[in-house]
Amino acid sequence: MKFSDIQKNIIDLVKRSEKILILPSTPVDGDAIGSSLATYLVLKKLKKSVTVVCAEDIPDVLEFLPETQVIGDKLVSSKDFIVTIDTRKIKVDEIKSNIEENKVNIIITPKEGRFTEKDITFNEGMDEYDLIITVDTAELPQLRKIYEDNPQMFHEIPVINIDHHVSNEHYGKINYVDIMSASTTELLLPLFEKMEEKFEIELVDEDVATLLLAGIITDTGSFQNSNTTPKAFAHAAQLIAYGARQQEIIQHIYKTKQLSQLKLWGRVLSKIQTDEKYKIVWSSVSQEDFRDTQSREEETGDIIDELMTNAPGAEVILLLKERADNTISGSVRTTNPAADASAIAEMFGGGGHGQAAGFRIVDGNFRQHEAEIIDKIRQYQSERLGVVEEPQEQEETKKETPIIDVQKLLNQVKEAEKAQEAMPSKEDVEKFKPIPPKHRESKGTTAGTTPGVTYKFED
Ligand SMILES: [Mn+2]
Repeated sequence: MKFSDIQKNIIDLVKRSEKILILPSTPVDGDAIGSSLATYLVLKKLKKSVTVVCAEDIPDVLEFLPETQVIGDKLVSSKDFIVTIDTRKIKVDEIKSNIEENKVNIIITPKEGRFTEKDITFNEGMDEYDLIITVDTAELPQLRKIYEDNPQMFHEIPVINIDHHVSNEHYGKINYVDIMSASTTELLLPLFEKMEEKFEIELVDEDVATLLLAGIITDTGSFQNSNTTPKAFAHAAQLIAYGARQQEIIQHIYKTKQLSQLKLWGRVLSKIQTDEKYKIVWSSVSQEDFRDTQSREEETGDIIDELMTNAPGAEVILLLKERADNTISGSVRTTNPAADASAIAEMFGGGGHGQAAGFRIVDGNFRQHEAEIIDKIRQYQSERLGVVEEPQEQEETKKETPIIDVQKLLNQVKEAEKAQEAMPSKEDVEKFKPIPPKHRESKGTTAGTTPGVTYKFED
């Protein structure tokens, strides 16, 4: 079916639906969040009742995106009665409840100011969703507990599946899947434009454009990854013309590295292993590393991409992460299109794109799995490279230029750490956090005020 027909079918189905549930995939990234919140805003403009639920927390680095506060972490049951407090203006300090003889009091203490009736709305539970939209989700188990706890829901309610992963399983009633698209948000732009025509209403405002651009920027590694197509650039340009706040995205996602993240990066570098023969570079992060560096699991997000840019001689780059829930997740990148990251991830039950993929191994011994995984990747590479058996001499010369210069990178990290430790305390840094543009004027702060935690890795 042509994409224009699929878009038309989506618009028809959206038109007929009233209560729409949007589900981003896990692990949560800029594309999953960007596409779910952009869809949320657009459907709100179409006067739909919209809910976004995600099984995992939103990484701190993405919190700056518009509307992240609407993302819930649980589906509510149809029996539940929900009291919703609008906390955009007034923040909640504490919620208490007490049960008296014939009544229940819910006591909401604000941090400052006062809540009024206008800040409170009442809702009933979930049973009446009439449409589910999944974004950036190759297969339903990626929705984790949302799917695990409610599998029947995905049979009863029509699903629109919007995605760009090669491994997409086409599980939707409508599957809007384009594997040539750099991000899911890139697919949404033409859809929203078509909706604008149909509904005769402006849908792509600055917030929507910012969310869509965030997906393109994060999924292409800021236009550095191999999935950066001419179309991705064209769509990005178009989004900036719509008012997408590109600098805000770059500032938050790429230019501000926390000290904890630098320390974590140091750990990953010190554990790097290389297999020159099969052109594999890998490293791992354990729960101990997270504890010792006081960093969180989500902070490994761009480490794999850093590894990739710094190991140009490697063909397969792997980062294994031991998660708190006793699962192991692996991120795979390949620098050579002939080495298929998605095929490698599939060997371990995962999937993804040709040059960027991931997998998750439920429960197990970290060390033992690491050895097995590397073995399998060696096998994959040996079958691929097997034909070109290189003479011994050539191998000797190759060793002089290692595929990754770990020492050099470690020195860079040390310097960056030193620079950061000389910086003001965390509280001071907190005070100087960049202020969102709309508040800048009123607070009299100049746009250039960014925390001193700016560090960029240089080659
Ligand atoms: Mn994506």
